[in-house]
Amino acid sequence: LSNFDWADALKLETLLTEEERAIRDAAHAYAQEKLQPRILSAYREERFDREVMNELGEMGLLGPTISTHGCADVSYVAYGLIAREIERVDSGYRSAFSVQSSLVMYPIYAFGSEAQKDKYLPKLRTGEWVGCFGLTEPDAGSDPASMRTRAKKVDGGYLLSGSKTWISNSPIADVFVVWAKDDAGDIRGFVIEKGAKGLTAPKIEGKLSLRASITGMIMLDEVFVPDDAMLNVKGLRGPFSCLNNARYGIAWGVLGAAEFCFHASRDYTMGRKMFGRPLAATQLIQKKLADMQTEITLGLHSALQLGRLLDAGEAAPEMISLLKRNNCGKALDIARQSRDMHGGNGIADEYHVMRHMVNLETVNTYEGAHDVHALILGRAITGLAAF
Ligand code: TGC
Ligand code: FAD
Repeated sequence: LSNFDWADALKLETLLTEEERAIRDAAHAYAQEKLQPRILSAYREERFDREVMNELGEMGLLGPTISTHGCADVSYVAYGLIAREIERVDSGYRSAFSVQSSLVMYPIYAFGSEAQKDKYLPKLRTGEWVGCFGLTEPDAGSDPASMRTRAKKVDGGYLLSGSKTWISNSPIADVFVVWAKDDAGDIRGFVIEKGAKGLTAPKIEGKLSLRASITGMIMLDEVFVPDDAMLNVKGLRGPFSCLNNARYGIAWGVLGAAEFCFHASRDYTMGRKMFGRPLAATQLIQKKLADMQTEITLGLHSALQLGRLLDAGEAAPEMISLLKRNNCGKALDIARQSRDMHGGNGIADEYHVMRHMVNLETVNTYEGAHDVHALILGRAITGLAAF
């Protein structure tokens, strides 16, 4: 029994390298010291603090798997551990980290020209510039192949027209990675800069989830971009390659939120007495704690295996779908249980668990909705597409 750590039931710690543990510890300290103290007011005021990007940059946490342009060049496992520590505080901050790293820096790194990399990566790495990723449209969410945004060839470049919605960071973005169909109907990616004529990015107000992340639209009214703004990739493979990385990070990240809720439930029910004894001394509460511990442990070890496969170049997108889907769903269940175990206090923001719960509703939907990942797996199991 003494060899059993309730918070690390299958000894994840022993499977990490020294470097991974050091990165995790640094991310943990930053998140607890700098992000945790501001989340309550940021959430209440529906506010994203822009300087969070600069702080993440200073810590070397942006685009961490990239090996050039001063980026940290760490393992996918380390990337996942960073996401877990940030999301332990709030899914919205992890969103800022994911979008910048996986959805903006990664496509420029993987599909950009040398000139694009030299121009954008250094400033995105430090957080001097913020990026956003525009794939989803008002009438094309789960089915991005049906997008309407067009890139019309003109002399020396393209004219982009259309609208994107639910875009993390768009209202504050300096750099926009936007996906559009060319004259041949192929999906192409473009890097557009703030201030381009015809480009606007209005904020979406009134979110009841992910309130510490800023979300907006991208409106494109015949925005001219030169030929060299186009990324060197064709088809849905372009945006999906970015999504693979971001979804993988989410598979780790949501477990950070789940761990917060698990630990908070344990602390709360150990201290709270009802019917003359701690709530934690009741069978129903202990069963809930055991379920939380079990799902978090299984999820973390699966995420670690996936990270190792990614690092070895042996991962497939379906593996990512499996864990993005399952870990989001399990984290959401855990947050709901935790909210319930906190009784009336559970609805107060000072206890944080309801904030995690409503955030996870977004995380369960974006980057491929829970059921859409089931359909990706269903297709792989049966060979039949049921979308
Ligand atoms: P399908 O026929 O399956 O594929 C079309 C082409 O794409 C290739 N492909 C992939 N390549 C790399 N990685 C993947 N994961 C890939 N999945 C597909 C595929 O090989 C094919 O290539 P080619 O050369 O043969 O043309 O496409 P489909 O239209 O049938 O897709 C269906 C489905 C459901 C799988 C897909 O559309 C899907 O995943 N939908 C979900 C949409 C989504 O995830 N949107 C996310 C928007 S971004 C976001 O939410 C950011 S939130 C960030 C934050 O704040 O943290
Ligand atoms: P829909 O596709 O309309 O789906 C609605 C429901 O129908 C879901 O439950 C889904 O599972 C289900 N469904 C869909 N198709 C099927 C089917 N064939 N069979 C059965 N059920 C089905 N997008 C970006 O491009 N960039 C971003 O930075 C970004 N950030 C976001 C931030 C936030 C806060 C939110 C909420 C979303 C963000 N998104 C972003 C958009 C997100 O990726 C989409 O919301 C998501 O892909 C789902 O698309 P949708 O909202 O159009 O839902």
